[in-house]
Amino acid sequence: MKKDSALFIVDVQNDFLPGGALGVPRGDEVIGPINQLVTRFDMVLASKDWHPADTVHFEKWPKHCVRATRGAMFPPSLDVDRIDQLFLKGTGNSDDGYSAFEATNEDLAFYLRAKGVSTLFVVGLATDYCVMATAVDAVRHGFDTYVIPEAIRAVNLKPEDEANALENMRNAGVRLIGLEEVV
Ligand code: VGL
Ligand code: ZN
Repeated sequence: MKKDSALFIVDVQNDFLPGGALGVPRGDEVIGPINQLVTRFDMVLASKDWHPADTVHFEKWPKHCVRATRGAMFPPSLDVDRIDQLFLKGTGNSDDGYSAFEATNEDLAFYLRAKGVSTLFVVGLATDYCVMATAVDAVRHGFDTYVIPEAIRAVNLKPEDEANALENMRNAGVRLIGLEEVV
C-alpha cells in the first residue's frame, strides 16, 4: 500500500465480539480479514472504546469496554503487533465518543497530518456506530476514506441499521472497496 495510506482498526475488543457485553453479531468475522490487511500497510492505527465505569453512555448501552478491563482488551486472535498507535475514545462521562477523531489521548487528525497520511482505510466494529462515525469524520477532516465491507460488522439494533449506515457513509463521500482489491 502507498506510503500515504493507513489502516485504521476501530474497536475490535472482547466486549464487541459474540459473547461479549455488547457482542456484535458475527463481529469475530472481521478478525481474519484484518489480520490479512495489517501486513499490507506501512501504518496501522487502532482505536479502543475506553469508558469510565460510570458514564451517561451506559444509559443507552449495556456496560462495556470499561477501561483496563478484560472486555476492553483486544482478542488474542487479532494480530496487534503491527499497530503503531492506539487512540482511546469515549473516555469522558458526558459523551459517547463514537468517532476515533474524538480520541482524548492523541489527536487523530493532527497525528495523520504529521505523518503525511492522506488516505485512510477503516475497518472494525461496529458499522452502524463507531465505524460510521470515524469514517464520516475522516472525510470531514479532508482524508480520502475507504471502508472495507468484509472487515466490518453492524450491531443492527434495527435490521435496517447496517444498510442505512452504508448509505450514510456513501453519501458523506466514504468509498467502499472490496478486500480483494486491497490485499
Ligand atoms: C460502539 C456502541 C457503543 C462501537 C461503542 O464501537 O461501535 N457501539 N459504544
Ligand atoms: Zn461504547
